[in-house]
Amino acid sequence: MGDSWNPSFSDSDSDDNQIYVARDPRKDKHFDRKQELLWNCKGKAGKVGQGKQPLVIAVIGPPGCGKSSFLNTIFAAFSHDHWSEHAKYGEFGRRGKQVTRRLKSFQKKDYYKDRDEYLLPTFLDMTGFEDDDAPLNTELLSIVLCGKLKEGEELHNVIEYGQHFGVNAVKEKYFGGKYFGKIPKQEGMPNLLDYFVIENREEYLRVNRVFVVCSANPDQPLPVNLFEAVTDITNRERDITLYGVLTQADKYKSRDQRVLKRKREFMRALGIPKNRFARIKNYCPDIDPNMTYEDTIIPSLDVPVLRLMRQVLTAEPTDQDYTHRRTKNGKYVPNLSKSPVVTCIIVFVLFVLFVLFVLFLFRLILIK
Ligand SMILES: Nc1nc2c(ncn2[C@@H]2O[C@H](COP(=O)(O)OP(=O)(O)O)[C@@H](O)[C@H]2O)c(=O)[nH]1
Ligand SMILES: [Mg+2]
Repeated sequence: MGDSWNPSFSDSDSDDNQIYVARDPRKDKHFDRKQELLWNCKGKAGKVGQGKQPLVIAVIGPPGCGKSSFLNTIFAAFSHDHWSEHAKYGEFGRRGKQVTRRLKSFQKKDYYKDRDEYLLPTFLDMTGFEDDDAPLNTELLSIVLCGKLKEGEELHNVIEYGQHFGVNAVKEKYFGGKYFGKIPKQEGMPNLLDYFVIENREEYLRVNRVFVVCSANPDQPLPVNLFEAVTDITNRERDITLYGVLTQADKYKSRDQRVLKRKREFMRALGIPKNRFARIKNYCPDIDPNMTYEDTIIPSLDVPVLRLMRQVLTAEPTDQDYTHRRTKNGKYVPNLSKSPVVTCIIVFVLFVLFVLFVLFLFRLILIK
């Protein structure tokens, strides 16, 4: 889908001090641009029945950086009527306090009202994966991103297991390998039998893209350990692509040299190019103290988010589709899962035709 937009203002003029909140969003000068980007996004996402799966996008970042608000902003950007609180925001607890690790997933049906067939992504709000490069944290992240957790399986069980038996045991349990160590039965430890499972686990919800979110506040240190853990995983799992998002563009302007420096450092630490980065303003009371957006949308906030989403939804060579599938050792091979059946049917039909033909010949000979 082409990008026919002729800008009379910049998509990234998100540094305007004043956000225009119109009761009727159609009067907003960004409205048409929003519609166009939305259309582009849907086109890239594709429809049910095209052999594709919706993308799975994880959102990670330090507590309070605006992850949940960012998700709500994406959902508002996808919507036509108003902002809603789908992901609970402002729940990050007191600074310095350990936050429990939690995962919350949002499928299209949870955040999108229109009844259309577009394959909008599933999002994963990852809470509490703080700035920690301890090997167990990295392993936990990798388990989540590689989709090794079953639906409803608790993260704290993995942590407890790791604390009891060590990181290698966790690795082997979730990624396969040989673990023959004798494990003493522990009170309150669930699924003990599972601990002897040594084959590679199935993937339940493999993540395709990761949004690393951070505040643009130059006074906050960048969570370099978290970056390292995430980039470690994405360097290994080549089909997971990283994107960087700096929030609070309303407070921290790009004309501030320190903000610009932070942006450069952020992008360098994640090793991402410009097209995989966005500075955004989230829907939040700072933007509109009256929270008019409970009844409307703010296209100027949606546009930068939709531009990023359009990039995110653009298919990559490693995306799982009907032509390729990922093997257990991470390679992509042509997806022949249905072909053997088709091949068998064709061979069978040919065989039957051949037998009929031979019988026919026999009959001819006998008649003669
Ligand atoms: N001014 C401003 N505040 C924001 C922005 N994004 C989030 N916030 C505020 O930051 C606080 C934490 O946001 P939240 O989404 O809960 O962060 P999380 O812990 O990463 O999920 C909330 O009070 C939000 O209103 C933004 O872009 N601009
Ligand atoms: Mg949150």
